[in-house]
Amino acid sequence: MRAWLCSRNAHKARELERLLPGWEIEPLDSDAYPPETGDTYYANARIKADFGRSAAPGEWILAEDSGLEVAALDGRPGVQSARYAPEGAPAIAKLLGELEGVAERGARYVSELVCLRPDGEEVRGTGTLTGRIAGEPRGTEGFGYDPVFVPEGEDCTVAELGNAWKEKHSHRARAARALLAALGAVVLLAGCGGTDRTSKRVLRAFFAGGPVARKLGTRFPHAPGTLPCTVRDRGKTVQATCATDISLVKPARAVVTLTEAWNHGAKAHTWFFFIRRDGTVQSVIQEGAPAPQS
Ligand code: ITT
Repeated sequence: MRAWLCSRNAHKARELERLLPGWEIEPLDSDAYPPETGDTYYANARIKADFGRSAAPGEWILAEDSGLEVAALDGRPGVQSARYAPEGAPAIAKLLGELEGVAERGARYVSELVCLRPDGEEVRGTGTLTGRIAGEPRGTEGFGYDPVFVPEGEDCTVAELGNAWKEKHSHRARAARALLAALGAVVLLAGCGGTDRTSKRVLRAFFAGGPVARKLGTRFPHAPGTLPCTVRDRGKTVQATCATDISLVKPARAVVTLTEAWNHGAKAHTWFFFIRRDGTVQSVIQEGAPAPQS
């Protein structure tokens, strides 16, 4: 899957490419981004996403806004993190200066990811990482405030823990997992399915076993099977076939395959998901032509 990332921060593109397996992240570099005037991370992410939508209509759009909130500074720099001081050493020096002699060093990173699907629907994912601000910078990996951010339960800074650690635990990693889970739900809910009763029971039991049930719950309309349905393809209503196949590979993990075939000349559009019982989606792989609007 290819998505435009509305960001001028090369670190974000590299991190997100690792965090969204199977996605091809294309940074949208432009000098015409509107100013980030929102009061929240979401508002700023949406400003960037809307700009991306106008530059690349009909494509998958991703935007992220993040920041560092320090308790002793009443949550500053927060949404202003990128504008607090030039990124890297100057921002770190300013932060350590403000915290000189301050014993309370609690802080957290926040990441808000916004994804606009080609049909314009918005899907969001939020992630946080709590920790504290170190007395002096340590480590060389990561970026921004990483040399002075020590995650809860660790003695090392994020810059010392490194990019492999960030891939699993960072605020952005958590936001990316939440986004994938939400996208999985949206895509699944957008399809249609059969009526096989046993499979329906198995599915309900699986989804009722974890928080994903709150999202899908009894509204979950899918069941393994094949059904004829109609979809909109380039303005025309066409007859299609949707096949949903869901298998439990392990008690705690399901594989969902959703195939929509609407054009016999094209390869069917297929999504594969690995959904864990806790609602996180391990991977999403898409094959074939892009889906028409359903
Ligand atoms: P775009 O707006 O172009 O995406 P940006 O760097 O300006 O890039 P933000 O407006 O979201 O991004 O600002 C986020 C700031 O918060 C960033 O400049 C860093 O100073 C800090 N930050 C966010 N995530 C971080 C991380 O993983 N490690 C260290 N600092 C981070």
